Amino acid sequence: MGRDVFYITTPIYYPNDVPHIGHAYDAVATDFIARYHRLRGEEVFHLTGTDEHGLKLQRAAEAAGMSPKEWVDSMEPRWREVWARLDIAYDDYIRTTESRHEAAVKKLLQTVHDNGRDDIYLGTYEGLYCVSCELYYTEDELVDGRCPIHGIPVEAMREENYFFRLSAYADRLLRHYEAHPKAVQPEVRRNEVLSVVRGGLQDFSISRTSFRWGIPLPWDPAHVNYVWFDALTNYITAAGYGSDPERFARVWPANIHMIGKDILRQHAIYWPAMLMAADIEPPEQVWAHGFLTVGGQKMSKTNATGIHPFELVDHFGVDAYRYYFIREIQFGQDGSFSFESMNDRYHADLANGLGNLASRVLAMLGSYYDGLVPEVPATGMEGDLPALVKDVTSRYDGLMLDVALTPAVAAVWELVGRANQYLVERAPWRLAKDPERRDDLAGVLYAAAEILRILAVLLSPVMPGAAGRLWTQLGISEPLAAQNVPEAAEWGRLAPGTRTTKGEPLFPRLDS
Ligand code: ME8
Repeated sequence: MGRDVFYITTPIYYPNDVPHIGHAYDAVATDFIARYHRLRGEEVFHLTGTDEHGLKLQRAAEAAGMSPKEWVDSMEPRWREVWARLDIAYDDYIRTTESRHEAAVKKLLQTVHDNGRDDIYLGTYEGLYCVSCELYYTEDELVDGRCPIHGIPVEAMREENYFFRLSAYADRLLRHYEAHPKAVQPEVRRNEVLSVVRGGLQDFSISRTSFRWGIPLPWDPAHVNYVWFDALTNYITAAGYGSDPERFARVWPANIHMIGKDILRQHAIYWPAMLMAADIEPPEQVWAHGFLTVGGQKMSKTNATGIHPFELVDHFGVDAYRYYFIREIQFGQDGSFSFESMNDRYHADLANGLGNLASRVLAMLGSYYDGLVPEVPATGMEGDLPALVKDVTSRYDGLMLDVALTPAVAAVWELVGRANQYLVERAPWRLAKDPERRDDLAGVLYAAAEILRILAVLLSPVMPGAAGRLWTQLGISEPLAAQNVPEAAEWGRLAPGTRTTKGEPLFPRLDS
């Protein structure tokens, strides 16, 4: 943990275009983790934002006939509107054009510049530059002469730059990764980072004179800071670096920087080295997820595979959206999106699984008990359910702490599956016809309602809207937001006499 706070970040996004479902994949996963830690009763700081400087942004603005600032001001709300609709509950939103950020970047630059080790020096750079990555590449890193990430032509550039002496940090980085085996996850990414560092590190350029859209270097304002140094610093700006030392001491180091595998090098090599150069602790963990693909291609606006999240949310709803991407694609690996697989998951897991469970139980409570949760007679009708709840809750916790998001959600679905099967086995609709089995009926429906309560709690981080609606249908007076695990998942907390209502189906069947 950060000193006292669970601090998790998303990458900050380039607002040169509107978000697609690849960007939202990051945001949803991060929000799921952040909400889970809140559910555990932790103080959480979830940061997201936009990365607003650099040549790419300057060019997008020029193409739109605007100044860079006008352009980013017009684009940034297009990102926030998506996060609002996707129920992304960030605690702070940083824009790198804010003055708090400019101050932090200047302080970090000056600190590294003055650290007595000559870690920032002036040199000349000549190289092949990808404008989309904002990175120089060597000839052999290119694929068919093009950027290995974006597949676009690179540009030959030559300029006087300040450099950061990354090469001096290889040994310290290796010692850091050795002492902190979880500092880069998953394992495949850790191995990738170790092999890059063992292969030798080159100093990287941190300034440009060829464009003006950036933060001037405090000791040489003819240069503006190169985007990655600027962008990465956002994570400490928002934690109070240079503005609020007490808060910084409570919040930093970040627990998790959630990123895509395309920006692993910058986060797992540049960033910890930059911090070491300023005598600041590196983040605890960089977690790099895979790419979403559509028809076998990495999603992007340039190859027309960029799908805006609203195209899917309009049809499936936000909770199904969040659930689908976490559940369908093994978190950490690449995964392909298709409308068909989303439609299949929606109907199998949500409409027929959770939705059907909730509507059956609430309908029976309505028919047999006027909607009131019955008293629990001591008949043992709950069977194996309490033991399964205990087991699932504890596995879910372990998996969530390990960022194993897909198996974590699958574990909760074991409860959904078992509860539906339990209803078939106990057949409360048959018990209801036999006046001598009223106690058994009460025991079965209490257990089924209790499962719904526990599911609402456990699922609230991944599908906050649907969990909230289920909670309201259950009629529980304490707010869902006030629940904590593991206590709230203990069996038997649903109070008899609670007034439930059937309400609208959580996940109605959809026309495809
Ligand atoms: O890289 N699948 O910003 P960005 C999964 N500003 N994730 C994807 C994706 C896809 N198809 N496409 C994008 C930047 N992403 C920098 C970051 S951080 C200090 C600066 C995700 O807007 C992926 O995580 O180009 C990527 O890293 C992130 O969106 C931001 O992309």
